Amino acid sequence: MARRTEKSETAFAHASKVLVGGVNSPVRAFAAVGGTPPVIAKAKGSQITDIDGNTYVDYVCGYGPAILGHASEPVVTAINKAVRNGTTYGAPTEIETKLASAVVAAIESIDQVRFVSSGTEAVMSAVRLARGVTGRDKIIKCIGCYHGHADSFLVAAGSGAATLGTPSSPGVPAGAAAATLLVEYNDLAGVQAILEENPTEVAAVLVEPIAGNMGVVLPGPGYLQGLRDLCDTHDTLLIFDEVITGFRVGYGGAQGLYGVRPDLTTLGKIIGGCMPVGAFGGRADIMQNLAPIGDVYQAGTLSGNPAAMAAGLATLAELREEGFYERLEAVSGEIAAGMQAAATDAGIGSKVCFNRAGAMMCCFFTPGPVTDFASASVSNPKAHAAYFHAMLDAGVYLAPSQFEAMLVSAAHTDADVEFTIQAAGRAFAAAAEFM
Ligand code: HOZ
Repeated sequence: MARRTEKSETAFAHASKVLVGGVNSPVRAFAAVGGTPPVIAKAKGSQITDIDGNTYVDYVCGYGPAILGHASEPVVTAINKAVRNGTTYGAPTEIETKLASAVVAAIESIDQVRFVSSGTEAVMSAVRLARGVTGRDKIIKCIGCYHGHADSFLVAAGSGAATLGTPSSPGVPAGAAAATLLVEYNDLAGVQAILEENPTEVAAVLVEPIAGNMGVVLPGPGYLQGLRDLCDTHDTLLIFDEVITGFRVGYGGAQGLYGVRPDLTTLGKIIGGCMPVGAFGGRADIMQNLAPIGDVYQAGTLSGNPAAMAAGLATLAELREEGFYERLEAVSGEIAAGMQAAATDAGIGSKVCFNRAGAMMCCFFTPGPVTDFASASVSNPKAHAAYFHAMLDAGVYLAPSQFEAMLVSAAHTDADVEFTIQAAGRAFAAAAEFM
């Protein structure tokens, strides 16, 4: 049955009069793929439903937080219980200490944590802390990595910024951009060269340990350890942005997977159980420089919000269940293998490149290998748009961007996997027309 779109089109036209571009975050618009986004009414488990009544198997997962699927019962129960006691106090609570303790127990490099309300805030604050502690202004950032939309990071940024062709935004002061030194992902020699050219000037190397905002790009062998070693040599702090990878690729994050210990880590998404949240944490001797103990100022009215803390705590409890990540890995592996086979059946198996790290993956419409933004950005946009729309029409909801990850949740069933692979067969056939 053809997908109905009338109600979404009307609602989106109305939205576009009062919301800029009809959205509250640019990547949600269909700018790169064309068409009108479905306007969502509700979601449950692996399924998301629009206001026309179309239901899709969802691989956006709220751009990361919905690792348990949507409206997971333990999370809904925890939020309900929390909000009955009031939704914000502007004062300490026990539940924020419980979630902080869970984060500290999960991630070895984190001794202390501070909660904020978004990933952007987390990275912005971690970098301020790094600058404050080191007395240095410059940071090194990888081209195509996305660390939220604070000024210093909107330089050669991935995610929605790259999708819209504005990786470096107007409005960012030249001074803020000048302090951000750029290097391709996976280019250790490039990092070394920058550190040597800027002795005692670089506060931090900021990196997504698995890049998830230029599609999915994995760190090459020795890359993360190499960054650690370079940072040690140059007295520079290493910051892992694990807003996407934290609690997604394993309970200990990407740093647990690769066995590399950053000085500071940023988190978000999953730790708020689909409520607005962010966090940064790390070595106690660094974190102790934050106000009110130290001089580096950082604050937030809704930070440690009890409903978000409750949702995060309930989510982390589910993730600790025996076999959780093994099951997630098995389902993710089946999806990736099935989709790769579908691409081969459509005659484009050697013309596409699948990258996957656990429950985050993506298909690039280029033979690859895709190891950095330069190799990601040559993905064929017409083939991607054809694939995206064929998946949507078939009932599979993907992010409307080549540079976002396809994310799997614990709620995805065997039937979802089968349905997705079938849909991919048609989608790759549509993409093949452009390759
Ligand atoms: N970190 C998300 C992108 N991978 C943010 C989504 C958004 O910009 O709305």
